[in-house]
Amino acid sequence: MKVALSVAGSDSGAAAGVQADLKTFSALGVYGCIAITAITAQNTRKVSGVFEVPVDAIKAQVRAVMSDSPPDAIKVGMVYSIEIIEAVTGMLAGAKVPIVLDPILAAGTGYGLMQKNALEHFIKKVLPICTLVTPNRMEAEKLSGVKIRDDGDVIRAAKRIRSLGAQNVIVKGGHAGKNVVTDILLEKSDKLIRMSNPRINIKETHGSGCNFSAAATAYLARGFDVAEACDRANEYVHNAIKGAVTFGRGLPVTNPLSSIYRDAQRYATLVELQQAVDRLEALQGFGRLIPETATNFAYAVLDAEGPTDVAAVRGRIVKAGDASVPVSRVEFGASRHMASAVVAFMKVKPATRSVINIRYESKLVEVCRSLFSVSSYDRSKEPIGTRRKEDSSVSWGTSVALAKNPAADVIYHKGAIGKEPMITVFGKNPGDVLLKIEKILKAYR
Ligand code: PXL
Repeated sequence: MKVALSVAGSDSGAAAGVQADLKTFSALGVYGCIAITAITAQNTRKVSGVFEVPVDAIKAQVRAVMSDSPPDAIKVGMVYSIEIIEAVTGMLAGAKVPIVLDPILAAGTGYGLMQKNALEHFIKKVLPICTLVTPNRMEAEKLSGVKIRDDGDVIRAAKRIRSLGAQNVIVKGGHAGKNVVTDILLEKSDKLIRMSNPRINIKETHGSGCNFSAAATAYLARGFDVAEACDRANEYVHNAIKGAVTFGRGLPVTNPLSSIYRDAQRYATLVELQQAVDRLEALQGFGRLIPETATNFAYAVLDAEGPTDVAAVRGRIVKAGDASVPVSRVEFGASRHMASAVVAFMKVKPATRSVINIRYESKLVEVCRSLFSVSSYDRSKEPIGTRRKEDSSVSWGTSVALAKNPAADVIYHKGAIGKEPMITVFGKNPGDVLLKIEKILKAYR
């Protein structure tokens, strides 16, 4: 496994600093080591204190890592004072691996994270040992002395920073206030590369700068070139911002692991549903419960908001004699109907994430009543506004039925003109729903 070392400050809120770096390294499959240069006391609202780590302790940490698991890339973050800059550059000067510098001058909340008298020393000593520097616009202005108003200024600033010794410079566009965020990379070869991403509609987040520089470090450790590492780091930060979490009273915090959690959960959801669909196919007698318009079996991810968060069988499950057969495989977004039903149900009971629809018959409703808690709705009572859209009908009806009986796990309606009557059976997961179907079949025989 590749190793990355972060030489940076600690953030008690774990949004930035070495905590953000470790999350990022881990998320990108790189083993992360750290050397803490300063301890900050902070939360999502503000930094309330900075405590320097003694230089001997900083050096000892770097030495301990370097002598045992020499990193494949190094990131330098917060270096608070002239003494710390001296210690860090002294330790890293001879390093043969890429060094990424995140030039931390102040926290987003304004608190100084580098002493004012250290900036000149920082520029003189740290920039020349870096493979890549990752300033935002404000930092680029401070490092270069160029006032940035437009892209031309960004390029001038990047050129100036390169002339101060950094090999590659990427000036991030997150603070430029446009709909598209454009980062500008000036490469060692003088080549300019623009990297654009749509702006995410979120006020401001804490952690994105550290996530970006740590991600670039991880990709360099994994062997990508500077442009590719920046491009991938960009995509990674975009997702981390999209998945930002609000847990404190201040800024939302980027969540580097959100896309991993999301993908893992979606994969598990598909597998679990597919297994249940396979078992349903083997269930003799289920064909008798399939309605004219066929059946679908759906399973939503946690916090599902719409059809794309709900897996179901593409093309539905159809009658095959006494049994059933799925027309195609399970995938997300395959059923708007069943997705609307389960998403509406989850608004009341978030843990009930699976649903199947079966044929309406008064005898089947009686069977369900003998086994489960049942509720219903009347489609003819539906307000005109939602009636035109089938999905909102299902969603409206499910909410109405649950309001009548919050304990219901079976909901039916008797149809309307052009609408087939239907019974929907809900459960925590597909296995739970399948068990209910087995019970219904047993009692129905
Ligand atoms: O986001 C910059 C940053 C870096 N490192 C540490 C920080 C901050 C911002 O608060 O606290 C330790």
